[in-house]
Amino acid sequence: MNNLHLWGRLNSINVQKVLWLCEDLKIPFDRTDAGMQYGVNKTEAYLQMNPNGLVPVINDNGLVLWESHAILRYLAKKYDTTDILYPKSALQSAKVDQWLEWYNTTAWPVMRPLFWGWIRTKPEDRNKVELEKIRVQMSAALKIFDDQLKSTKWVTGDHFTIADLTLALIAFRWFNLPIEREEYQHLSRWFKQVEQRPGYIKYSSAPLS
Ligand SMILES: N[C@@H](CCC(=O)N[C@@H](CS)C(=O)NCC(=O)O)C(=O)O
Repeated sequence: MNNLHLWGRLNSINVQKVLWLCEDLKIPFDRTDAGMQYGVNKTEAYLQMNPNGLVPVINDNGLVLWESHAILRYLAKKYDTTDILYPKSALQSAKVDQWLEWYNTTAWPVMRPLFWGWIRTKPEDRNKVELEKIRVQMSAALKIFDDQLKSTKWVTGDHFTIADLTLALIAFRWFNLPIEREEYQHLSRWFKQVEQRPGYIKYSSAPLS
């Protein structure tokens, strides 16, 4: 049994963040499927760990933690000996935090209904007019991201950080939904780099479900 245990199903975007980081940092872990068809996340025992009843949750040597970005920050601080994925200095982590916040406040609230509408809604129940409005909003958000990538290799500079990791999961959904896409050349160039990451290859590139 490894010291780190993760609860969460493989097709959850928030669980994929943790899986990807563990793979890139070669952190050994055990995992229990939880959420949607697996249940588990509404049991009394699970709610004791995470009263929100959501995945992911980790238990690392007795530290129980939920909220995917808090988990990423914790694992990177503890296990990334290069201090690059989430730098400890305030100056260097400020931009990583900025883009992690942007993910939560701007990008995911738009990608979530677009993803659910196309992937987890029966074709006969889809509201195509509404989905097109959301697609346009998503494209506008990605234009902001594309503009940033004009001047930097990765979103915060020369190195891949946990901000790139989270945004790559949104970009993967954008590139794999059956939708029209504006040409964002910097986003496309950045995504080719993302596709080389071991965690992306192993855990984040499966067909959307
Ligand atoms: N802000 C939370 C959101 C967690 C969340 O919404 N998880 C979803 C899966 S992506 C969930 O647990 N859904 C219920 C389920 O899978 O049964 C985080 O970043 O961890």
